[in-house]
Amino acid sequence: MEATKATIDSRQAGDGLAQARAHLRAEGWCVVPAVLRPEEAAAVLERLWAAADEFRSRGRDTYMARLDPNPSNVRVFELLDIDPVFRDLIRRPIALELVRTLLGPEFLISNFTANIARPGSGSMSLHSDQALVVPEPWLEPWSINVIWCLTDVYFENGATLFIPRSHEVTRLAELGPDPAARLRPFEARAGSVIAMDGRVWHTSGANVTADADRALLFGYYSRSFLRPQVNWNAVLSPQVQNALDPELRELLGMDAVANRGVGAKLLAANVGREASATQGSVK
Ligand SMILES: O=C(O)CCC(=O)C(=O)O
Repeated sequence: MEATKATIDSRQAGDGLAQARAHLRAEGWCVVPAVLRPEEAAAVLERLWAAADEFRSRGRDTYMARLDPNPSNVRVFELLDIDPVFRDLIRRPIALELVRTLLGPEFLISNFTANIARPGSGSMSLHSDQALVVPEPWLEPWSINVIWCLTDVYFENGATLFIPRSHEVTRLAELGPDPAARLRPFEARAGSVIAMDGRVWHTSGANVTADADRALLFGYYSRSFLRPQVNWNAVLSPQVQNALDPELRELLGMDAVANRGVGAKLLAANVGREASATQGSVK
């Protein structure tokens, strides 16, 4: 089915990844299978359940009424603070390569969260992740989600539902009538990564199975001139902050200097200087 057309085998030569990146640019999404072996995906899932316990033990609720219709969706935040396994996944070369494909070289980690859709869970509101952080018009990809599938994901267990080509929607009014009727599932095996342009309109599916959880991690990245969804200085404990290496500190935007990428390019262009130099020589 169409939902698997962009599936490439990451164990094939670079061609597969090139094909996935081309699909991501053109269609707004791609699936890269077998990034994690099944046993690795299962091990990360175990750590995710432990992270959910830790999150609750911090007095936080894994049910967010603002997002989900009932507590069968288990939301876990603060993953990067809770367990180094998530600090490893968020910077995996394959993830960063997919991010660069849409955002170019300058981006930040905006958030890293989990949504486990358990049997009985329902859909949230339709949205695009870019629309949650940037007002319209949405003319370019300024954000992207790299979604780690820790279980098999299919329509019945609540696969994320998306509207094909909705990355071309620049304003809410262009979404058109009855957008929910155009939703299709992202289907993938455990261990796959799904990359989704921040402009793609989507929602969580309903899990109508009797006993099959659907567990996804959402690595969200945005252009470096956008404020990340969370303040990493507030989310990460002093111990975790002190242990960060320079690359991860930079990806989290935690150094003293911020938002200079656009300015550096502009200043290097020497706008106005060339003209005054010419005028000077005329005198
Ligand atoms: O869990 C899903 O399938 C989608 C979640 C989502 O879109 C969100 O939390 O913003």
